[in-house]
Amino acid sequence: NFPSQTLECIFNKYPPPKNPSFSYGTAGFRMNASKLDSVMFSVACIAIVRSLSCLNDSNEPQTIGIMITASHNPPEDNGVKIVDPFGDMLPQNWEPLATQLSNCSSYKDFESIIKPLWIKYSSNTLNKPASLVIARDTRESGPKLLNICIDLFDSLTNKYITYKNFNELTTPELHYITRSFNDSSFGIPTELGYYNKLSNSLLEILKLNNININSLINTTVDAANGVGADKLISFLKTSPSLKSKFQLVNSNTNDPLALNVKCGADFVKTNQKLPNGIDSKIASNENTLCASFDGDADRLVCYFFDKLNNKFILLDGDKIAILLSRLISFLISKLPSNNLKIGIIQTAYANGASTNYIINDLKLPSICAKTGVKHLHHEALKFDIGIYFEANGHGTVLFSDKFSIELKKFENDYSSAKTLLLLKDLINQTVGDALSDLLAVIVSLSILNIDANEWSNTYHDLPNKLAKVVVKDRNMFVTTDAERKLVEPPIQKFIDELVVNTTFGRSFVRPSGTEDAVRVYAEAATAEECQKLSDEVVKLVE
Ligand code: NG1
Ligand code: ZN
Repeated sequence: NFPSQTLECIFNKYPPPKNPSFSYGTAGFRMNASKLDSVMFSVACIAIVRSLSCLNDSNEPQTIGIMITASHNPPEDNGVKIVDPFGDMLPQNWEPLATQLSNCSSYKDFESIIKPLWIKYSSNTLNKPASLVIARDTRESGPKLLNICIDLFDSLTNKYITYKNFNELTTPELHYITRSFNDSSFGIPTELGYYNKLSNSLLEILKLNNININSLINTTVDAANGVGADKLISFLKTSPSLKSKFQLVNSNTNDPLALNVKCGADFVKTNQKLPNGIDSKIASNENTLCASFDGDADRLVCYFFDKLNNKFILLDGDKIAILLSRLISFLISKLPSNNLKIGIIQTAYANGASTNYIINDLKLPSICAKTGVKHLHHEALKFDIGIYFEANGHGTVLFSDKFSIELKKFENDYSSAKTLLLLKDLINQTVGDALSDLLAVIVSLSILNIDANEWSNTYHDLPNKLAKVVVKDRNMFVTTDAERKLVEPPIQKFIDELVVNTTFGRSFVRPSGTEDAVRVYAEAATAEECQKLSDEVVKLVE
C-alpha cells in the first residue's frame, strides 16, 4: 500500500541538486527560495508519515501542519517547517529523518528510507488517510513552493491523504488551526475561529476588570510589510470596537521586495531604532505604544521614543515576559493560597538585568534554555504557568491543565481567577504569536495601570552587543550549558578571563542555527566595556 509510482514521478519533477546538504534546523529548512523545490517534496512526505504515526483515540491519523515561511529573513529567502498535532514543533527525534530525506540524490535512496516507515505506520491506522493543513506567508516564492506540496497531495488519492490549503496565514494562525483540528475543545479550526477566540477573551477580560476600550493605550503596529498586516486588518474587521485603537504602518504586502526591509521586529531589535514609517514624533506621543511584528507575525517587540532624553526605548521579549509575569503574579496575589508552579524561561541572550529582576524582585524561578523556541516551549511545559520569551520577541505563556482545574474552583468568587482563565484563551498556547502577545501586553498595561514609560523602568538593560562572525566551518563550534560555554574550539578559558575582568561582564559564543555564521554576545556595565569585551571575544573566534 505504498504509492511508489506517484512519489517517483513527483520526486523526478522536482529533483534535488547534485550534492545536497540540507539540514532541518531551529527553524526547519530555510534558505534562498530558488533551492527549496526538492525540499518541499521531502517535507510533504515526512508530514504524511508523521500524520500516520500520530493516532487519535479512534486510531485515526492526526492532522499535521506545514508552514512555508522564512520569518524575518530577506525577501529572496523562504523556508518550511512542520507543525505537530498539538501545535508545537516537529519533535527533535524526527529532525534527522527530515535532514536525511532531503539529502537523497536518487528516488531509490529516498524510497529506501520512506517506504518502511510509511508501511509501518499506515498499518496501524486501519488504512485511514493522513491529514494535513498547509499555509504560507506573503513571500513571492510562497505560491510556487506551496503548489509543489499540492501537486503531491492531489496526485495521491483520498485513500492516502486529506488536506486543507489555507494559502495565506501567519505562522501562529497555522499552529492554532493545526491544534484545533486535533482538539475541538481548543478552538474552531478556521481563521474566524482564531479571531473570535482572541477578541472574545479580550473583550471579556476588559468587561470583568471594568476597563473601557477607549481607555486602552493606542498602538501603532509596524507589520514588516508581511502577512501580519493583512491579518491584523482581518482581525479588526471581526472586532470593530477595537479598530480605533490600532494604527497600521508597513502594511504593503503587494510589494514582495519590501518585506522586512528597514522594518519589522528583527530590524528594530537588532538596530535598536525606529523602523521606516514610524518617526520620533509618532513614537513619542503620550498614550501611544509602538509595536513591530516580524515577517510571519510570530515575534513582537514594543518601543517608544523618550523625547526628554532623545532616546529610543526598546521593550523587547525580556520586557514582555516580565510585564506578563507581573500581571499574572498580581492576579494570583488576589487569590487564596494555591500551589501553582510559575517559572520564566529565557535563553542566554536575555539581558542579565532581566534575569536579576526575575530572581530578586519577582522571586520566580528563572530557567535558561537553548536558543530556539522549541527548547523554551519544552521547559515551559514543566510549570503550571510557564512564561517563555526569547529576547528577540518570540514567546508565549503556557498554562497547564492543573492551572485550569485549580482556578475553576475560584472563578465564581474571584474576578482575578476568571481573568487568569481567560488569559489562557487570549495568549496563544501553541507558539509565540505577535497579535495575541500584543493584545496581552495592552491588557497588562491597563490592568496594572501603568504606561509604557513605567513598564520600561521595571529594570534597566545592561549595555549589550550581538556580533556575527563568518568562520570557515561553524560546525566546529560546539557548546554546552544551554549554549553558554564553548567545548570546541578550546577558547572558553580565554573568554572566562576576559569576562572576569569586565564589570557585570557576560559573554558567550555559539554557532547560529539559521545562518552560516557564529554569534558572539557580550554584555557589561557600560557601553565602552561592552564594546571592548565584544571586540576581544570576536578576535578569539576569528
Ligand atoms: P540563530 O540563528 O540560531 O541565532 C535565530 C535567533 C533565535 C531564533 C531563531 C529562529 C537570535 C540571536 N537568534 O537563531 O532566537 O528566533 O533565529 O528564528 O535572535
Ligand atoms: Zn517569525
